[in-house]
Amino acid sequence: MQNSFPESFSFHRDDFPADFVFGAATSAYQIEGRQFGGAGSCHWDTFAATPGNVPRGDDGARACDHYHRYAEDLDLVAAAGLDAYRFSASWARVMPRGTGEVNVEGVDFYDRLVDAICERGLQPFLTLYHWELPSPLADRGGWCNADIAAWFADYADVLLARIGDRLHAVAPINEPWCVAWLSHFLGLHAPGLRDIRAATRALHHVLLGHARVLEVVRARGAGAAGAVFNFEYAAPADGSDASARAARFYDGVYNRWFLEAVCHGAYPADVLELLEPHLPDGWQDDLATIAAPLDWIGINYYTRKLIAAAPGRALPAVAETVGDLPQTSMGWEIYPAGLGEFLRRVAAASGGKLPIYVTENGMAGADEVVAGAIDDRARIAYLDAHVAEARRALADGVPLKGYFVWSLLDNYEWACGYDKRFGLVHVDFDSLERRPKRSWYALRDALRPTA
Ligand code: IFM
Repeated sequence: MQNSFPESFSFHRDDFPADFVFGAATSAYQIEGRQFGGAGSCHWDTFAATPGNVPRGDDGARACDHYHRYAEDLDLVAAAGLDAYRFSASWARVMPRGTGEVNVEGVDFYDRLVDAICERGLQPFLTLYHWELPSPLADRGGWCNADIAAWFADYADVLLARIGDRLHAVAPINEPWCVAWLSHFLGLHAPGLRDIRAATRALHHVLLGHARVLEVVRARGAGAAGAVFNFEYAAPADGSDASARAARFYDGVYNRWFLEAVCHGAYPADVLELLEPHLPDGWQDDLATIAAPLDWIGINYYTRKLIAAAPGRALPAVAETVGDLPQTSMGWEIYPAGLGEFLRRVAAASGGKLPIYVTENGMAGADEVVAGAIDDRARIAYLDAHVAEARRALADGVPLKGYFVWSLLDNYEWACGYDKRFGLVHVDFDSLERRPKRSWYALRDALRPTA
C-alpha cells in the first residue's frame, strides 16, 4: 500500500521565500504528561474518566512524558531542519485551580522549555489554551461563564511575565470552534455538553477571551499576537436547497463566525438568526474588542465535509456525509484544494497584507514499526499535496509566512485516545521510545539547505 506513494517531497525549501518558516506543532495535554510537575486536574481528565467518551478511558496523565523528555523532542525538531516549534502551555500546570495560586514548578518548566527551544535556534510559537480547562473553572461554568475572559487574561499574564520576552508569536486559543461548538453543542470533546445555549455562549466567550488575552500579549510585548482557527471546507452533499442551506450554516458556524468577528467585528447574519436568542446580554458591546487588530492569522486545515440537511430536524442540526475521496485513519477525506481556498479567503477577509501561517496540517495513518522503521509514505503524499497548495497560494500573492506540520510526535488524540497517530516521529506508548518515521527523514531532506 505505502509503495504506491512517493518516498520524498517534491518541494525544497529553496522554492519558498528565504524567510518562510517551516515548523512542527504539538500541544501540552497531548504530550506533556499531566500527572507530572504539580499540574492541577483539568476537564479532559474527567471527560476521559467518564465511560464511553474515550477508548479505554485513555487520558493525558502520562502521554509522551514530554515533561521529562522535552530536550530529546526538541533535538528532533532541530535535526529535521525545522525553523520553528509551535507548542501550548497548560493553564492547570501554571495555575492548578485556574485562578490564584501559581505552581512555580509549572512556570519553571515553561521557562526551561522556551530556553531549550531558543538554544536550538528555533522560533517559539506559543498557544495559551489548547483545551485543558482547569477543573475548578469547569465547575464554575467554564466557557459558558463570561468571567472566563478575565480568568484567562490573569493566567496569560502570569505566564507571559516569565516567558514573554523570548516568544516569537503567541495565539490565545487553538481552534475556538472546537472549544465552543464541538465541546458544547456536539458534545464530542470536554466538557461533553449538548446544549445550544451553552454552545452559543461559549462561541462568544472564546472570542472575548481571545481579545482580552491579546491585550495582555501586547502589554507584555510577548511576540506577534495572532489567532489560530481550524477551518473546514463545507460543500453541499447534493443539489437540493436543503443541503445548500445546511452547508451554508456549517460553513457559517465553523468558519465565518470567527473570521468575520475578528476581521470585521460582526457575526454572520445567517448564523445569528439561529443563535442570537442564546447569546449573553450585551454581546454587541464586545464586538469592537473582539475585532482588535491582529499581527497574524493561523489556519489549521485537515479535510472537507459534504453536508446535507439532517432528516426530520431543522438547523442547526446538519448531517455530515462522506464523499469518495481517499481518507486518512480519522475517516477524514483528503482534499488539499480546501487549504488553497482558505488561504485565499483569509487573505481576502484580512485585507491581503496580514501574515498568514498554516499552523496545523497533517494526517493520522496506520503507522507500524516494521524491522525498526516506519514507512509512512501516505503521510509524505498528504503533506506534499498540501504544501503544493500553499505554494500556489503564495504565487497568487497570499501573504503566507509559514507552514507547520501536525504533529511532531504521535500523541493523545483526544476522544480517540492513543489510537490515531499523527506524528512525524513514532512514539511507543509502552516504552516511550521515539523513532523518526520516513516522513521525518524526507522532510529533513527537503529542508536541507543547498550548499
Ligand atoms: O490533535 C488535534 C489538535 O489538538 C488540534 N487540531 C487537530 C488535531 C488532529 O485532530
